[in-house]
Amino acid sequence: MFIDHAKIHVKAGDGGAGMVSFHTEKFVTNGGPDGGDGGKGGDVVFVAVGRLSNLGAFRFKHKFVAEDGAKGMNRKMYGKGGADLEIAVPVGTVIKDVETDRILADMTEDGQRVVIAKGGKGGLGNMHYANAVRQAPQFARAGLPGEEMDLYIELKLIADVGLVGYPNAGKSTLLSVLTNAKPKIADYPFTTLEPVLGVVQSYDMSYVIADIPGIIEDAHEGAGLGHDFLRHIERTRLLVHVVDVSARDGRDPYDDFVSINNELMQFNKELASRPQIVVANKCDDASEEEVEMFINAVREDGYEDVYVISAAARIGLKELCDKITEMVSKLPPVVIHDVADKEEMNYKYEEERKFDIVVTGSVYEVTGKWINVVLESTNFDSTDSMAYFQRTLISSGVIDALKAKGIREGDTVKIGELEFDYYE
Ligand SMILES: Nc1nc2c(ncn2[C@@H]2O[C@H](COP(=O)(O)OP(=O)(O)OP(=O)(O)O)[C@@H](O)[C@H]2O)c(=O)[nH]1
Ligand SMILES: [Mg+2]
Repeated sequence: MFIDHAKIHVKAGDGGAGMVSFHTEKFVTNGGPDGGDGGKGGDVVFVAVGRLSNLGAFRFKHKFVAEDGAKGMNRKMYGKGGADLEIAVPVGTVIKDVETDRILADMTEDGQRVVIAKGGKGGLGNMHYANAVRQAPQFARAGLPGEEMDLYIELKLIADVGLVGYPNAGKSTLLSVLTNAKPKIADYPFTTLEPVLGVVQSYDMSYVIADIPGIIEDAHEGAGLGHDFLRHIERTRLLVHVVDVSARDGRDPYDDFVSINNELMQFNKELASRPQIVVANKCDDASEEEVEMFINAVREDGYEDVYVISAAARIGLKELCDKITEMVSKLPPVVIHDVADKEEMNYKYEEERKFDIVVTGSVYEVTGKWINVVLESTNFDSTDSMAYFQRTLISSGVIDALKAKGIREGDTVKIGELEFDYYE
């Protein structure tokens, strides 16, 4: 089974907690704080691997979790960082964040690596918190959580030319005579069950042609095999539309041509207006009048580039191949999706210090991802840590916003699991 899309969940490792510890040694009393920092959580990294051809690895495995960072230790020792988790995907895989619908990465090159979920930083140990006033800090920070998200991953093959056409029109035969590929060819529809790529060497140029399973009418509604595969020609610069002009099984070649174009249009309007070369195949098995009628009909529709060939008998191939080569060399490059540079993107939970306040009677509930992070790194058993938490609520504007909403002394503030009474 050819799997070309999947929904998965990834989670980077959490940062390890900082350590609370004091230096102890024989004959030394009151040693200073020496609790070390927690280690960073491992990242979730996607890697494009050229030899992979589909997303079958994600058929049964949907959850991917990188290792957490270890806790800090005494004697100022850092906790060990969690190992990164590498996820191998085929070249052409597009990775989307389900929540925001944003494309996070387009894995277009063999060996490309992209960090998709960042591991949380380790918490600082208490060695950082000593100062002249506070000589024995009783708190350390918890580590920050690793980024976590649902991803939609989709393979969109990277090819310069896409072969489209009715089942059994001769697409695979054409691929086999133009390129190095050896696809299965047989005298029945739906022989090709998954996309096949072939490379053309023409003069000093080389480019890739994709053969996809034949599309049929209503394929865009999921009626045929084709629907699922149109995504693989979305990136191509040029379509080569193969039509069986022999009309052996009683169909009309021009009707076939029109219905395939309708399929393209339904799937993606832009795809229907992609440059298209029309190939009248199986001319060895058709009368001159049949071929003539077909050519006239498509020319009337505005398709100028029509090539009469026989892929099986190798007639007309050189002219066709030269034309494809010429057009590929002139057309703009294959579409690579624009992605936000993840390296420049902040750690997800710090991205925005946004929050919402919902008032129900005298209860003011504050929500926001960023606040959860602060909450998680606060140690509520420590007065110092609590004081820091309160300062953060002030500096981020939460307190002002509560006042603006009309909060009064004695009202309840709710943040995550935490509830406290409000006093000025
Ligand atoms: N007479 C004749 N037969 C051809 C020609 N090209 C292909 N065929 C035959 O047509 C049949 C279908 O060819 P394929 O290349 O498998 O067709 P396809 O479009 O890839 O078909 P699907 O993968 O099933 O959609 C095979 O029996 C081929 O031998 C041709 O130029 N002339
Ligand atoms: Mg085929």
